[in-house]
Amino acid sequence: MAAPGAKTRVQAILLLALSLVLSSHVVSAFKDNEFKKCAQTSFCSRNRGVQQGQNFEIVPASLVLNTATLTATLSNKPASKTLQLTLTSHADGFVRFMVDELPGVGRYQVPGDVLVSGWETKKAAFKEESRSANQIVLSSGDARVELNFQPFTLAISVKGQPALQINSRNLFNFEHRRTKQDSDPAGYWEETWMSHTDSKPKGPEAMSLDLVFPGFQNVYGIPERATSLSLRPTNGAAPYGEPYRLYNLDVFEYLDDHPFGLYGSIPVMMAHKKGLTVGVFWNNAAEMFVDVVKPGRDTAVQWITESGIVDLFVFVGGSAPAVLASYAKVAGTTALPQLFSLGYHQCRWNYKDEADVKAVDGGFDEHAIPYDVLWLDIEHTNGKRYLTWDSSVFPNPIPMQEDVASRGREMVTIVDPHVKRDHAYYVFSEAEKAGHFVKNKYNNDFDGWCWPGQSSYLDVTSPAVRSWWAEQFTLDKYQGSTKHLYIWNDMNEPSVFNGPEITMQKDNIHFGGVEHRDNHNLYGIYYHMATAEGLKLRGSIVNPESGDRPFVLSRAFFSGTQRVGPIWTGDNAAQWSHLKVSVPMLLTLGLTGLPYSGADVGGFFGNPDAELMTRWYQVGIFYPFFRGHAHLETQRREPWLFGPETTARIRTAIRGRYAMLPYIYTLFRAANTSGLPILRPLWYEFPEAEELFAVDEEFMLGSAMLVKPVSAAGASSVDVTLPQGARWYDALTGAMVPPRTKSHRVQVTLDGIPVYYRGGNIVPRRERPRRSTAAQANDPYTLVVALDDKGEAAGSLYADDGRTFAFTRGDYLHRDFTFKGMKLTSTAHQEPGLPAGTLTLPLTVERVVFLGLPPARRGYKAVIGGKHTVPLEAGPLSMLAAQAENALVLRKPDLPVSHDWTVEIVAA
Ligand code: NBV
Repeated sequence: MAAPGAKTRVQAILLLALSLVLSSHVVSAFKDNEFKKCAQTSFCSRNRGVQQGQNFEIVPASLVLNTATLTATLSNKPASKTLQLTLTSHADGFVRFMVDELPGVGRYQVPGDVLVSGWETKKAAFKEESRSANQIVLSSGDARVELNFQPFTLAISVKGQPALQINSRNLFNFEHRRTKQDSDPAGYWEETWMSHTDSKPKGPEAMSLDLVFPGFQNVYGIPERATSLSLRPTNGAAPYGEPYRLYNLDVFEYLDDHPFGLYGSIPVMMAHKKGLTVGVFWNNAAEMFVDVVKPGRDTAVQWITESGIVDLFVFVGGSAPAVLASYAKVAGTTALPQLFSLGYHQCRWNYKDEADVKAVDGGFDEHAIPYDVLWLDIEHTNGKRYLTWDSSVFPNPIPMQEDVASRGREMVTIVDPHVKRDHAYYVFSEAEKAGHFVKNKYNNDFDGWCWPGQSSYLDVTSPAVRSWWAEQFTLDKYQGSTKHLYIWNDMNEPSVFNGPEITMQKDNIHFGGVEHRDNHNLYGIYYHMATAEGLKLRGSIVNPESGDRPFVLSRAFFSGTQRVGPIWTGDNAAQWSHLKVSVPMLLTLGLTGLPYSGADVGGFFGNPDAELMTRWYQVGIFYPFFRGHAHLETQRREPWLFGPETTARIRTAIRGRYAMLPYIYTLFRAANTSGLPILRPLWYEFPEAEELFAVDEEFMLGSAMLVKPVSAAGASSVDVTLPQGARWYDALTGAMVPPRTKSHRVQVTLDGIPVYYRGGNIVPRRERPRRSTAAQANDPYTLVVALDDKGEAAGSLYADDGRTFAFTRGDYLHRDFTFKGMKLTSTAHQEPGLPAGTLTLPLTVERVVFLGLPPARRGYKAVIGGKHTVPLEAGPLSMLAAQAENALVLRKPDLPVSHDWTVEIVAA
């Protein structure tokens, strides 16, 4: 290692060099012209809007139907070439449509480990309904598939309603692999963008899918971008004249309303109309462009990708939960997170040194604000050599982590995928020796520029590299780490400062000779996976019996990331518009199977004022992943730095989050077992209410709570839409809101945002203010019973050790609560296919709060277990914010949370 003086000099030179490279970024906002448009991209421009003149036909004689699989030859007439079409019906509610060249051609297919294993085998037979010279009609369950031969089109209906048409606009295209010809147009074999030339050794190999959702006005999905929930047409005014793009990129200072693709990609789209929801997933990891237009009453989509194959899953379950459940069978469900990771996270680029860590940690206790995790950004390392510490500022990382952990909290360090090319750095030298890096087109280790200067990138698409990487996280390998340290993966798009569009060259080479072009959108998930495997491995050593659930935050993602860990929406800004767009961004992630996500509270770039900060925390407490974060050059903004009134408001908000954790954790369990989202658009819960289909300024947390963010400065009132057909109770006062057909104008102060309980739900809470989730572990529960028009309600509570994998063996508690016929009962929750919960917790329900009980002349009393009686008293809905006394409260019934019981409410 160099002497300290030399080290500082080297660092200074590097920093200077880096700032020159980055200067174009640092001084200015999002640069549209630094990223490619469709017209500047050969594969997109040669396909966008191009009708193929009915080139594609099914060869009738080639058709073979074998139980659940239909195969046929698809001929591309003018090219005199053929393709293989396969249609499979699966038992888990989907039909799979594949088109590929003949097997020997060897086009890239997304590897099986990106998805879950075993789903392919669960098929459901097709029934042949009819066959003619030009058509075959098949059915399977509620789905009916009509394959027309000349020209090739395919139509799918669900429960008798048209759901999807393929190639009805004649935009389907498939570029066959070819040999180079002199007459080939420019862009086929080589393409130049700014100073970069892509050698394109395989030539053109794009595909275009032509999808029409007949009678659907709204489509959702294809994250990640900062835009509305219901996808706007891409034939509109700038910037909506461009197709949506799916290409994981590090977009500096992204705009709050733009079709441009950001750090992660999920090629999943959902279409919804009254009576029907349909979903599609194109399992392809290359760059994609997606045009959305709305001719007449339909939504039409042209979806173009650069390489790979057509592998389209059509989810035919009919409703949004069914579509998500089917998608989860293929891509997996959300890993059950550690409970601490659902608390509040405090991050900043950077907490400077150990004293800073101590002061921030202490600040939370001093101001009685709960939090669970303190984060360290890139400056904690020795010169951006990840898995090392800058010993001048973090000389004693282990005692530092142990000190934080002694108060029941955890820490996170950042670990990025670029590895500093320095032979004195063990990660680099080991990886180089073992040949673990991505190669450039000349088959040398790729050398790109990132935070540490010259860097190479681990080829995490290789299973061997992933297991080597996982081993780096054991406590003996990662010096200075403890079992209380978890990980943050940033820059894993991958971000390469001197690469085309700040990423890697498409002609770089991965494991198995795969071009980066083919698997670009998988780099992030593989890196995330390998890191999470590392924490799992560490956990299995620390706790051989039950392990430790990994916590790794990632910026890049793909389908399947939900099985690995949470993501956040990257570098947003301290602006009201960014607060606002965080909601549709997170709702979209929920609708595409990745609900564990959040946006930087406060906004990453810039300095939020007290009001923006307050409003952001008030919404942020509902984000599934809840973290405050800020750029290096921003002013300090820990929650107590905006004056006592703001501190009090932020304290109230964060305590509110902790009170909701039993409910939130229960929602996570549902996400874990069934793929259900945590944050939900209103239409998801009210699928027949057309006026809600495009609403994205409000959202539901699970099915029980509705939230209206305040996302404008100086607001003294907001308009709230409360869906009809449900009863709504103000979650602060407990007052029932009179039904209304129009939106409600609601007065707001800085003290809170409008939040409502939906009648018909029972919501578990923990209301004692504590310093962290660990400190809540022995606290009793409160149940909020919000009645519907029939005087009924239902809900559940899931709890386990919050940390290990013991829950997979049945070491959990899951109760169902129902209120019906004036009786509140607790019974064990049974879920088909899961071990019964066997955990007994010595905890009680200490309070039951009823909302909406009809007035009774002499009031009510509760008969507990058929024996002793306790009167119900008028009281506040919550002990945290004792406002009006609109609730009827059962105090200290001391109901054992692990057992069956009944409480009967009778007139006093
Ligand atoms: O590691 C520094 C930052 C990080 O704080 C942020 O959250 C990431 O999204 N990182 C990006 C790199 C630099 C951004 C300008």
